[in-house]
Amino acid sequence: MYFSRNNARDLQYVQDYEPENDDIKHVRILLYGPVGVGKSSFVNSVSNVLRGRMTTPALASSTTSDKSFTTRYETHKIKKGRGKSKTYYPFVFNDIMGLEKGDGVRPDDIILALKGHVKEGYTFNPASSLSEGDPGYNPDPSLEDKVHVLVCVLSANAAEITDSVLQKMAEIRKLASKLGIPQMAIGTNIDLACPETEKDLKNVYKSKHLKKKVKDFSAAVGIPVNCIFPVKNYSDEIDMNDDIDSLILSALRKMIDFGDDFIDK
Ligand SMILES: Nc1nc2c(ncn2[C@@H]2O[C@H](COP(=O)(O)OP(=O)(O)OP(=O)(O)O)[C@@H](O)[C@H]2O)c(=O)[nH]1
Ligand SMILES: [Mg+2]
Repeated sequence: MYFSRNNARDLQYVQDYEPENDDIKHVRILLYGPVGVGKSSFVNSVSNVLRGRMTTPALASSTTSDKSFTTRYETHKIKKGRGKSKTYYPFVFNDIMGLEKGDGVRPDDIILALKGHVKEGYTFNPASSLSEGDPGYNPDPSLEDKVHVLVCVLSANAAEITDSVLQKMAEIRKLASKLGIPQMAIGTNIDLACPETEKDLKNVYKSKHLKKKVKDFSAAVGIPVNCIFPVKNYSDEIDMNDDIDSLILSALRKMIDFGDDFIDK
């Protein structure tokens, strides 16, 4: 794969997208992964690309810490158009708490979220899972409450993923497969991962180091290499950047296509 920039085409594709299934207003994309890898930042990055300016629908942390900054189950919509013609894009993101050991979100809760049982605004409790009858439990989820694409978020700049996190991920993926939910991954922080991409993001598909990272991710989480998308999130930029946009748009297109395949069934 070579770095080729087709931002205008990709942006148009995303702007024109409408769900195949008329009963569904939006495709629901769930992001999960270790703490601090850039899950919330990815939602913001998508919003930036689509709105053509810096925005922050999902609060990201200002630093990296070993405790998750995001703790509530919230749906992030992205605005489309302005004024009277203002609507939202027909895809939404659920960004959740990190999977770290002890303090992280429980796999059971993510599985409930996949099935649409977690109510908007629910605060994850690392000590016990949500159960039927709890106020945060939605006993009767609609097709729109369910998750249509599951995205594993990993950092290309992190040391190995710990066994406990890998184990949680395996549990989640197994159930998602059972439910037939399409899965893919994004590798964030490629700007910090190796000198080549640090210098120029366009080197992303030339970097041997990143190629190996993607292979390692694939082996660790069981997602095929061609379903793992390297990205750089907007983090400390002041202005928009075409190379960042290009990578974000590629990943986003795949999410939309996967989600659409699922709701079409
Ligand atoms: N350089 C760089 N920084 C990033 C990237 N993605 C995220 N960051 C930074 O990493 C930090 C953590 O990002 P978040 O988006 O809050 O991570 P998260 O996965 O939502 O974390 P929790 O909600 O705490 O689990 C922030 O300071 C971001 O600015 C990236 O691709 N490149
Ligand atoms: Mg977060």
